[in-house]
Amino acid sequence: MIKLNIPDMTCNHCSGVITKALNGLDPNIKVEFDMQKHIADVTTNKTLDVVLETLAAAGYPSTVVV
Ligand SMILES: [Cu+2]
Repeated sequence: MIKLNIPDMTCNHCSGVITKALNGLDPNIKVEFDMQKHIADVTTNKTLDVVLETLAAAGYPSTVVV
């Protein structure tokens, strides 16, 4: 599981865009959102780099929460 901080994610519209983009990357991806903290927990067999690229391309630059 990858824990991501997505600062520009603020509402259900944002999470919808993000979910759609990530589903395009990996149809089996699992994403859980903590909207208040701007956190998304992502489970996928894709690499971190590809996930970050996909989110940035969708307009939601993200960083990994350590
Ligand atoms: Cu939004």
